[in-house]
Amino acid sequence: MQILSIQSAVAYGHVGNSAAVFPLQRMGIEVWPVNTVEFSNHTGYGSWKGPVLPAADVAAIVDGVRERGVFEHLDAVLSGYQGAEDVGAVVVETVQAVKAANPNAIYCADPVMGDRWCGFYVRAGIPEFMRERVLPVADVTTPNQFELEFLAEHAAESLDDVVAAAQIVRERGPQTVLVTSVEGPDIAPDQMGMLAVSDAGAHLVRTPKLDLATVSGSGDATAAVFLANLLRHDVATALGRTAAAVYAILEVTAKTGSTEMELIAAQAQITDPTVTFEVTRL
Ligand code: PXL
Repeated sequence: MQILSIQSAVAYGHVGNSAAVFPLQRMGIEVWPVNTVEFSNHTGYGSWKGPVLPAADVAAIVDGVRERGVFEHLDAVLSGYQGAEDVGAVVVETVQAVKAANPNAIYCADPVMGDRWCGFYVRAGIPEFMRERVLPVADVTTPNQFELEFLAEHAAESLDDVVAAAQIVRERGPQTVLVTSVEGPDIAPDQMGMLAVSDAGAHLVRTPKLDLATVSGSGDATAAVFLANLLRHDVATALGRTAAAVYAILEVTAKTGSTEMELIAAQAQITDPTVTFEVTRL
């Protein structure tokens, strides 16, 4: 298995490719990471150093990878946080080129743009770009509940509405929609929901809520682990394995009190989580 992963990277901590590459490798998948930024740390710390790569540089790196004959052999492309629209355009062009070389390759777009408690945190124009340009070429997308509402232009409080919104997103492109961090009247206050809506219907997992407000990157790791599981399993199985792996990583993180995900300490949990959660069909 081989995945081309176009995302931000940090020296310290785990967001973007720095949250996605190790879990994918730990699952036995080759990853060719293309970094869109090289930051010291994630922006949630309030200060960081390092460059944003110009879109032309990202395109050049992708093109060099293409020249190695990689595109024909890719199983998937993964993208996350897009710093600017022109880098987003490079991602979309890359997906089109990969699919032309290998029609079986799938594209998983994590539409990183915001969250319920903080609103949008990406540059103006990125949310619309995700909805209008990225969704139509995506096979899989992994919005949180806030991002789902924007992509679907549909409020999603109840589970019925989350499923309805995911169906609207599916009509716009991706066959499979993973909705993360679901809260609302149908989820107990001490729990979080993760839903997968696909040709196989809607499936739900509920996990205990952990107190981890300051840890970034869990969405990035979730998208990577879900994509890897989806390459190997049916959607319901992929959902259950992903929820368990991410919960287990975050449980270790909560125990140590680290501000960064304990991906290395919890690495065995990525492939063989010691927790299991029931997957229910809605
Ligand atoms: O987790 C999303 C993310 C990705 N990349 C960078 C970030 C963040 C969140 O803070 O700073 C560089």
